[in-house]
Amino acid sequence: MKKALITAFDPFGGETINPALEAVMALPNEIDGIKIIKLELPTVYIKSIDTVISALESECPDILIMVGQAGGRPNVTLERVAINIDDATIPDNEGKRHSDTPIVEGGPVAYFSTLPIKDIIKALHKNEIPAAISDSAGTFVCNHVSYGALHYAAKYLPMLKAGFVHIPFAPKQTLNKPKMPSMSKETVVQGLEVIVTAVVSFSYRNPLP
Ligand code: PCA
Repeated sequence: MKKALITAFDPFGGETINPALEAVMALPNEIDGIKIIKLELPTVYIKSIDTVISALESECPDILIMVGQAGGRPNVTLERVAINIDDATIPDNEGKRHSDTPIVEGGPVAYFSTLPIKDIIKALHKNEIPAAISDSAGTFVCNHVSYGALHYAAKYLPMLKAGFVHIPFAPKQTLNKPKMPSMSKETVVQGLEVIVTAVVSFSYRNPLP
């Protein structure tokens, strides 16, 4: 049975929940014949990568989908790329502020997601879930963990399908944020299920000749 490791972060930036964590924890343990392993990550630069790498080593998944909150975005976004820089105005959950700091000293400038992002968008749209490709995962912990995992995979796990997905605020986070877009947990959960199914169909069921 193929395995998908799906990660999400704890709350950060003054929020009391992280909608990515709520949605990931609500996923079933199996989707379309794929075993789902759920993992909470700390919103902490170094620890987040260490936590993902330990799970990659112990679980040996075929698929890694990392999920994070991108407050202000109206849709599910499939990140195309992770870049080799930390640069954020807010601190991580251990109070560390990184400014113009390379994630891997001397590492490649960027890594592309190895998920079939265009096919995933088609599948999400077919299910009427608002979704788009994003060309920047920002320069905070989400981009950091995405770069760290893709860097590790490029070196040690060339067959792993891995990438990052950002999701909007949950409605309950926007009660005092006028005009802020949000997405229900049910829609995000459904979206993640569609993403897993799409990765499997396009990566494993329809191999290129
Ligand atoms: N979103 C943040 C970090 C944790 C999360 O869920 C980000 O986009 O970097």
